[in-house]
Amino acid sequence: MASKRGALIVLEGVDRAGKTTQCKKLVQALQQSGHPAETMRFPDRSTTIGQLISAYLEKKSDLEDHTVHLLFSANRWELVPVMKKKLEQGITLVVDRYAFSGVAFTSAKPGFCLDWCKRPDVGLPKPDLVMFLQLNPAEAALRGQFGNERYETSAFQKSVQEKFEQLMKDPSVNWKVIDASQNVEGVHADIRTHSLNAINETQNMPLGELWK
Ligand code: 2DT
Repeated sequence: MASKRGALIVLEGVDRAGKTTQCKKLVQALQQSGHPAETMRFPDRSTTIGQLISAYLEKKSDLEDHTVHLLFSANRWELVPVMKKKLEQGITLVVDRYAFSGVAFTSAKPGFCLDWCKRPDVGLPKPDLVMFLQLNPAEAALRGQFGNERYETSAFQKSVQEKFEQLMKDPSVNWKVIDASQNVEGVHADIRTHSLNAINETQNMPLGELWK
């Protein structure tokens, strides 16, 4: 029998929901329980495309809205060979944001529909599990101020949240909503349980294609 593949696990959520902290904690916990695991994040700002995106997010450059959407997608596609290789090697990937952020953020801009936004990401490796860290704006506000990057305003984040809610109605994606208002350990326990289930359930199944 072919060796077992790793699971593709994605964390999504609005600003300050704790995605990055939880990704790190999950990878540590998986490694400690004998499951090889690594984190990844999108955008990956280290590539040439990632550097264009980073300058845009830091407001050091302006890019036309469709153009930057396609760059975010291209940044995922350029990492697909690496992702597939790791998954085949049995490494579980814990990914901080993916195509769902891509669609939610662009479609929150005027003049964009969900369908157009999804197109460039159709066929990407399909996550075995997508956890949405749910946090209401009042609780997010208690966690401190917004940063200075593009998109970090409460009005924009509210429309992003609405777009995520539309995306979560799609039953072809294995969404789990996590209550991110719990303390860090409580959130981690929920995430770990869902992740271990996903790893066990998908290890002998082929990787799917997103939105296809
Ligand atoms: P962080 O690096 O702090 O997560 O912020 N975004 C992200 C998009 O607009 N499209 C995408 O495809 C992705 C992955 C979300 C990155 C910012 O970029 C936004 C916040």
